[in-house]
Amino acid sequence: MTRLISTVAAVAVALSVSAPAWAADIAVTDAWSRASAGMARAGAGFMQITNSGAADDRLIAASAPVSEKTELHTHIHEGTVMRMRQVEAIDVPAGQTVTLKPGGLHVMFITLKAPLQEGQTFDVALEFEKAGILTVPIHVQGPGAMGGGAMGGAAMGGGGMKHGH
Ligand SMILES: [Cu+2]
Repeated sequence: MTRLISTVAAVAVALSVSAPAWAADIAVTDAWSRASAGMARAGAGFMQITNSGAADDRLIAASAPVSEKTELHTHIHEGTVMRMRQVEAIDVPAGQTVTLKPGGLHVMFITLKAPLQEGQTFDVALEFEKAGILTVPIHVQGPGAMGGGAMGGAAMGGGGMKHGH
C-alpha cells in the first residue's frame, strides 16, 4: 500500500512539470509558423486549440518576442480579394477544437525583429479569458509550408493579399 501511494505521487509530480502547453481545459497543439520570405516584416502563427472543458473560452490576446506587435487575425473575402482583418478574440467553444491555419484565423506577428528562420522555435504567450496565459512553442517551417493537414488552403500566398496595417 505504501508503495502504491508513492507511485501515484510521483506520477502527479511528473505531470505537473511536463505539460507546458496545457492550462485548465485548454490545450494547444501543432503550433507552427513559416520562414519569412525575403524582406517580409510580418509572420503568422497557426495551431490547434482544443477546449475539453464544459465552458466556452476565448483567446483574447497573444504576444511573442519575435515581433513588436502580435495580433489575432482572420481572413475575409472582399469580392475576389482576400484580406486580413484583426479580430477582438477567437472563440473556443466548450468541447471543440479550433484550427488556426493559412487562409483562416491566425496569430499575426507584426514588425518582426528578425526574419523567421526555418527550424527556429520561439514561444508565444496566448491569453485566454478563462484559462489564463498559456505559453506554447512555435516551430518555424519552410516558406511554402501549409501545415500538417492537406486542407491547408492555398489563399495565404495569393497576390491579392492586402494587410490592413
Ligand atoms: Cu494577419
